[in-house]
Amino acid sequence: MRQILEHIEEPRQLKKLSLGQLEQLAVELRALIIETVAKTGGHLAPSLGTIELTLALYSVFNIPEDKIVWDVGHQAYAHKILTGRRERFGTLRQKGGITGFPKRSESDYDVFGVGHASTSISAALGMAIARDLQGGHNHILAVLGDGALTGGEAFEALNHAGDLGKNFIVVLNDNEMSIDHNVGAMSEYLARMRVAPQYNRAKKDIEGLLKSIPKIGDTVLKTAGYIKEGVRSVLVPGGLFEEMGFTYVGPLDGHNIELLQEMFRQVRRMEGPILVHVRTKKGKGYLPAELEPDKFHGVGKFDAVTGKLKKKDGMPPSYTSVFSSALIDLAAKNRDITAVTAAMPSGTGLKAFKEVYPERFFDVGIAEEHAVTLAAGMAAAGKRPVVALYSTFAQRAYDQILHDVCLQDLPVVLCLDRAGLVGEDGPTHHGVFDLSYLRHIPNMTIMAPKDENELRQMLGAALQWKRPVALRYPRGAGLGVTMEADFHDIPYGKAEVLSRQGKIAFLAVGSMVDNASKAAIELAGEGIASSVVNMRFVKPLDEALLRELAANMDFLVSVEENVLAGGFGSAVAEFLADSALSVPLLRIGIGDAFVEQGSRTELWECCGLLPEQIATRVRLFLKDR
Ligand SMILES: Cc1ncc(C[n+]2csc(CCOP(=O)(O)OP(=O)(O)O)c2C)c(N)n1
Repeated sequence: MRQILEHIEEPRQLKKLSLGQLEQLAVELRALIIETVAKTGGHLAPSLGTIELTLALYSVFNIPEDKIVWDVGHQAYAHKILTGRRERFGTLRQKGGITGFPKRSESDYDVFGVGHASTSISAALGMAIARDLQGGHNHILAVLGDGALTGGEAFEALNHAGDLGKNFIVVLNDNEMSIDHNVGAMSEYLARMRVAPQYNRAKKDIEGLLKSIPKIGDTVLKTAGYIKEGVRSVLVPGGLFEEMGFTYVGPLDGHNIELLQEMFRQVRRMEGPILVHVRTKKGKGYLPAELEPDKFHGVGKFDAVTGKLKKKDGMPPSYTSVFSSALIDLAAKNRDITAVTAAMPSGTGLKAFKEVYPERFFDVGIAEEHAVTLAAGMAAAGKRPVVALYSTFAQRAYDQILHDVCLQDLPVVLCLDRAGLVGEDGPTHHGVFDLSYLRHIPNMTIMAPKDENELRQMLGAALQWKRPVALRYPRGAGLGVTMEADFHDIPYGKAEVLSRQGKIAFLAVGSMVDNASKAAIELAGEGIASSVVNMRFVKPLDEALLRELAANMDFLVSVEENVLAGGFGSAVAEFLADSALSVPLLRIGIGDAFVEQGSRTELWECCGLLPEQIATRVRLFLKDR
């Protein structure tokens, strides 16, 4: 029964609810989120942790005039449900359904599109500047987690906001967790504040408090500024934020709606940049998620009663787990190997490496730029760092890859997991740009394995070569091929010809080698013979092979799970044009549009990457000639 929730169509209705009704609404929201995510998968634990915070914010501030920017947006399911999407919530993350993150085109209440971490303070500050230029008076808030606060952009924005002094509120949702346990000195600092007594007062109150201490207080206030500052940072948790120009409020119990409402009412009346520190529990109210918040951060389908994940049995190992064990094996032989992750030890498989080689493992927080330059530093000092990032998040580190790694030709191995279409997380998370943003960087080598065994072998080879290497591989299970325990050579820059027949050649990269092979089999059934090449290297291209194929084939078909613009097919086209080779080339890949959410297979279909669609393109090409 959702007696209250059923009647909520917009957040302003919350203002009329009593505390008891809001608490009941929290129960109803929790039940709906658990029931839905059990069926769709999604970001359960973060969203369960912010229900009371959302209710307090939306019952105090005037939404939509006041604007709230959610960082990452994976904790915003209550926001979605309360802002007119209750009925459609069951379609969460499905193709054509509502998205897993706030998205401007989906709702006017989604004031800023998110998905990558640590952007909320910048975006909200931009809105506060625009408001002031336009003479507005509404409130602007950013809500970010302690994990997101490990990202450099969050600090850049805090630094700027503290200096500008604009009316502007940052809510720090501190649950001690990133996806895994949060890391870093800031996280330690927040932990110290958590054990500090609840203070809940703004700067002026502190002065009042000091004055009320007979003699001593007054003296302290009159003494030189630095002493006053010193006393303040001892007495007031959050002194660091105060030093940066923010008024610090907290730490507050983020599940106590009444307390939060009271504080937000006060905060609404305060001037300047304010940071409200709330403590929440990730997974709050659902025991399996409270006990294992990392597992329930982003979760697949599960049994809502037991919390047991609905995993398909008998699946081949994932690319992530193959990478993980290969690196552990290689590190046993080479003591110089180190591993770096940016807040994704579980997601990238490096958690297992950490257990075996804790002193050679580094989780830098959500700081992809730092991760890459840190690795460049290690490489410059003789280590063999492997940086494991998701392809989409490596976009953050473009300049570091170019300027710090490749320009100096340093032997850093970048392992780009979730390359290609990732599925339900949608356009913010697809890893379909890496071939394009890496290919034009001098000194870079780019490889993509056709299956999980080749990933193992490529990692071994990459660590033999003393140069920058990017290795990209997809999300999910491998193909179930036999794994070779021993490592063997991958000839540098050489493609692998898988089959040689007919006058058509498929030039395929990574995940698309299997799809192209299946397309070739389908065409063979109709009497159209074709050759299939596993390119292995997007850079350098196997130019000798391309020349030979150009001379002997009627046409070439490039297939890649990357945007066509600047990707592998473009590389082949450039080579053919520059070498005055005039064989026709059909490029198959992702067009010039952001790809929405859906299962990986549904998205392959949207982009024309299924084997039968590849075969159809070839048929049409033959017909049109
Ligand atoms: C640039 C970037 N790197 C990595 C991620 C993956 N990621 C999504 S949520 C998250 C942890 C966020 O922690 P926090 O901000 O504390 O929010 P919580 O989930 O704890 O509520 C990470 C690392 C991301 N979204 N963006």
